Order: sequence, then C-alpha cells, then structure tokens
Amino acid sequence: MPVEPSSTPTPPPAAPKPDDGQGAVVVERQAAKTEPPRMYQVVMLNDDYTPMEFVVMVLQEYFKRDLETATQIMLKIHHEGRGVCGVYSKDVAATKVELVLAAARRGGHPLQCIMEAA
Ligand code: TYC
Repeated sequence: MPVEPSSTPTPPPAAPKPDDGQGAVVVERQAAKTEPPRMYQVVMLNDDYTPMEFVVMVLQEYFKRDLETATQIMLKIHHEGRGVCGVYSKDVAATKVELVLAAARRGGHPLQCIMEAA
C-alpha cells in the first residue's frame, strides 16, 4: 500500500515580481477600484403661493432650461407635486439648492427645493 507523505505540501512558488532590469523590484499597478461619483437630483416641490412665472425663471436661470422645457417642468411640479430640475454631482446639487432657496426668500416666495440621491 502506498504511503502518503506526512509533511504538509509546500505551496507553489510565488510568481516572480516583474523586474525592471536594474536590480529593483517593480510592484505591478493595481487596477483602479474607484466607483464613479454618486449623482444627486435637485427636486422642486409644489406650493400654492409661488408664481408660476417665478418657477419658470428659476428653471431657466439656475438649471439652464429653455422656456419651453422650463414651462413643462413647472407644470409637472404644479400637477404632480414635485419635479426633477436636473442631476448633478453632490457639491453642484447642494449649491443649486442654496441658490434657489436664496432667490425664493429674496422674492418672498415659499418655494421649496431639495436634493436626493439619483
Ligand atoms: N402651484 C403654484 C401656483 O399655482 C405654481 C408652482 C409650480 C409653485 C411649481 C411651485 O415648484 C412649484 N402658483
């Protein structure tokens, strides 16, 4: 009957590190594992007091929408309660929310604007 070797098997030799030919070991670069940055949608909410014209102006001024698109988004918010103004990186979305809220307060309007992960 064959006898099994009693010692634990030695692991196979590690793959040789790449050599730059100058006596230095070069560590292989790892593939980047970074995720693309999360995006955030800026959402505007309906209320009963902010004039439609002001909302359209905000969409044109701060979200670079043309008159027709701005009007469509405003009407969607008016009818459905909320609507997406645009999708941006976190910092840009936060800045747009601040700018819209500041403009609304200056104008004396209760317009509400929030950001949420897209
Ligand atoms: N509902 C408002 C009105 O009838 C218009 C409005 C639209 C207000 C969109 C806010 O985000 C808004 N004057």
